Amino acid sequence: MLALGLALLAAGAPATASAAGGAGGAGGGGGSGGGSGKAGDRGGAHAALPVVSPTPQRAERVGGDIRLPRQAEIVVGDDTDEAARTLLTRVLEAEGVRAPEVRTKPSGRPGLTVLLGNADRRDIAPALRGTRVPDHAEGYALRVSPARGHGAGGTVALGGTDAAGQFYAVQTLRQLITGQHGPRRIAGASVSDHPSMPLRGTIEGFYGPTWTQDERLDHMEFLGDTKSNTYVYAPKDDPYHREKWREPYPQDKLTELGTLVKAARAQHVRFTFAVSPGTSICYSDPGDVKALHAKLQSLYDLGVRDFSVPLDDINYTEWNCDGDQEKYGAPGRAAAARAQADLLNTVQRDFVAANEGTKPLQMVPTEYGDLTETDYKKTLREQLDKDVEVMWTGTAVVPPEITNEQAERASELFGRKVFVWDNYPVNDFDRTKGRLLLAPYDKRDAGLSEHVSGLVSNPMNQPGASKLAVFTMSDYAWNDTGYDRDRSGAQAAAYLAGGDTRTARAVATFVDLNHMAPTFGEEPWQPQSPRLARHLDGFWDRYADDPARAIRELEPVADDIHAAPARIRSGVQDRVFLHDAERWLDATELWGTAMRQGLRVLTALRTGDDEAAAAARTAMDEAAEKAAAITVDPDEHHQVGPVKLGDPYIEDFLSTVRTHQDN
Ligand code: LTM
Repeated sequence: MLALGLALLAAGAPATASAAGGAGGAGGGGGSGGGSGKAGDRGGAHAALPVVSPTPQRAERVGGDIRLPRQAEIVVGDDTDEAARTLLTRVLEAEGVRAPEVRTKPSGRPGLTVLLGNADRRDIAPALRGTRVPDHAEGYALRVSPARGHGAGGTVALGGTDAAGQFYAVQTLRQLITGQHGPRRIAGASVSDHPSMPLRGTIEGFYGPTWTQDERLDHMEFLGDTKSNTYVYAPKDDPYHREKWREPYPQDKLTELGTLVKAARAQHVRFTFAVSPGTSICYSDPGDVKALHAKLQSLYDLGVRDFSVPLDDINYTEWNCDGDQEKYGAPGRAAAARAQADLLNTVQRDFVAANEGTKPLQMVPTEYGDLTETDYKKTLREQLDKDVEVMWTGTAVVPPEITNEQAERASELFGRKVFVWDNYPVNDFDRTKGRLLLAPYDKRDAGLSEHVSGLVSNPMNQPGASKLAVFTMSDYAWNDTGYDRDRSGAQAAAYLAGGDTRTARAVATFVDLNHMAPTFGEEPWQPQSPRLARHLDGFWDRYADDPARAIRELEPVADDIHAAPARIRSGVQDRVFLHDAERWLDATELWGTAMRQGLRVLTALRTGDDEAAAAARTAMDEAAEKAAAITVDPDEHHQVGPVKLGDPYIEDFLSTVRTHQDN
């Protein structure tokens, strides 16, 4: 989904923002209005800038908004990135510009001129007017300057440090355009920006139903929107990725993969192909090494330039063939690491480095989720080619936190900065059964980017529903020191809501009901329904003191829950999200009904109207029963069973209502 022309949130952003605070303002709600940081200065030289996500390293207001005219021209050079130009055209057209003219020199006519190319280009460098060009890959500088006089238009300089930087400059410009319900304006901004993490995005690395081709295509646009540059294709249940790794993909699958590779490139996303031979490989067999190279080559031929060989979730204390015993000795951790290093070094040297345009090989070690020194890690550290990227999931596989110290320790253990595979919001393990995990990213240290080479999310089997959490992870990966989880969560809701404030609020209600993030242990690392819990906490004490007031205060909460699904269904345009969330939305509406009826039971009991209480009780129980009977779609997920949300708060509330009535 390209959320075109979306200045998602405008309120509260400081006129100047740098790395720590970012260009963001207070979260909450969507809205497409222009900067409204200072009363009476809407879009003026002191107004807040629209919030941009991911949070730029530095953004400041340098003048008032300029009006976006109907006429615009895009000035390009040989250096202009095609994907950036295509996106810019789409952005301008979506904002009402009629067929922007693409030229190599400005025409001199009034209107808007957008200069797009490398930051050091002869026309772009002066138009940046001192906006600092970052000394970073994928960075960019952006400057909005009004036309002389009072007419609409002016000049926007979009200068990248490379092609990706140009693309990201356009993604930022998209969010600086406001006024979707009236004349469009471009905020008078100067932005100097670059990503904190070199590698950012997602790894489709879960168990269970894989994403469909359409879902993956949609996901590539989403990654582009969120300035992510990496998608690792590693679905455990694609047989050709794991069990049948030796076999070539059938032609129809290859064609699909080729389409994906192109779609990724159009979003500056590196499609990273992973093949996992560990369940059956014979490391010492040249035939197996050849088969692995052939598999990788078939993807190289489609245009893939990034490769990964994950060796997670395999038995590394037994060999798959006698030859390995002969070559590497008795099975064990050190022997496994020797064999793996041999294989990966060969792939890196003879395949990756020998082919043009490739980036270093990535791998997932078999010990990926702890910080214990072992013979395995020691051997890998000593023998694995230093160019190979090593992934690490944080501690305990689904980590309750990731600290700078932990990342530093992981780097020591593996002899290089690790590439974080964060198992969030993945929902393929037992404790996630029946759940969507929607909470904003949290509990990862600011400054982590100094200690790791990148961060990817392992998302849910439901790619649309994953967008809420992944949006916030991308924000963090772009600028971890400027990350604010509440602001980011609000931005994610607004993104999905297409900037509509009421829809964003409904999304936030839905997120709260699906907020819990389990670990492999007893304790979740993100709590369930913190907002609802606050409302229900102490409700019965308040009810004992002043029942009418307690009921009155809880009614809007139940109303919001009940109304959220309808609002989301009408306000969210993202079909993939709506499809994924369907059963949880159905359940939300029913649990909301049950809560409202529960409050009616209490009201009727207060006034001694037993008949009304009984009727409300029946309606409450019916709604609760229907909600509890909604199950996960087996086509979407391997863990079937009832969908869960707002637990245990809603059911506890209803059961206490019953107790009150029955006593
Ligand atoms: O995390 C890794 C490296 N491997 C697997 C994933 O495939 C799986 O999705 C997650 C969550 O269950 N856990 C793993 O161990």
